[in-house]
Amino acid sequence: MKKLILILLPLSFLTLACSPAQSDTNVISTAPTEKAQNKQDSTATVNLVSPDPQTEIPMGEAQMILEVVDSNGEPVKVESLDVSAMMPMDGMSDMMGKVEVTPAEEPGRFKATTYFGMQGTWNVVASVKDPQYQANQEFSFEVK
Ligand SMILES: [Cu+2]
Repeated sequence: MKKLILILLPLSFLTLACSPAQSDTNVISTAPTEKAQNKQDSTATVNLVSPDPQTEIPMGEAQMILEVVDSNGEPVKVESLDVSAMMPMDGMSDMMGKVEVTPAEEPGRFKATTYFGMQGTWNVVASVKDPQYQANQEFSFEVK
């Protein structure tokens, strides 16, 4: 029985490693993506409404207001916004901050609450998750 498991385990790793490389599935999966990109107004931008990144951001809890706008600068209501906060650390893996995102009252706006637990540069990345709009924006904050 033990021998059987030892043989099966490496085999299953092999199948996992091989499956993404299959060319047939790649061809099929690119077709819908091309169609989606042909839709008009698919590119959006995420703007930071507050806080002003030039001002001093104190260590601790921080609230950001982010706004998604289309190519004409008009706010767009998107399905959701993914926000991550991380601090690159020398000789260590990045420090991640937990971010809680909630839709704000105004269309296209989101409230993102995080905790800057250390002084220094924090990078915040906001990604739009929506079937029509795509946007990925990075902001950096100097936390004092
Ligand atoms: Cu740190």
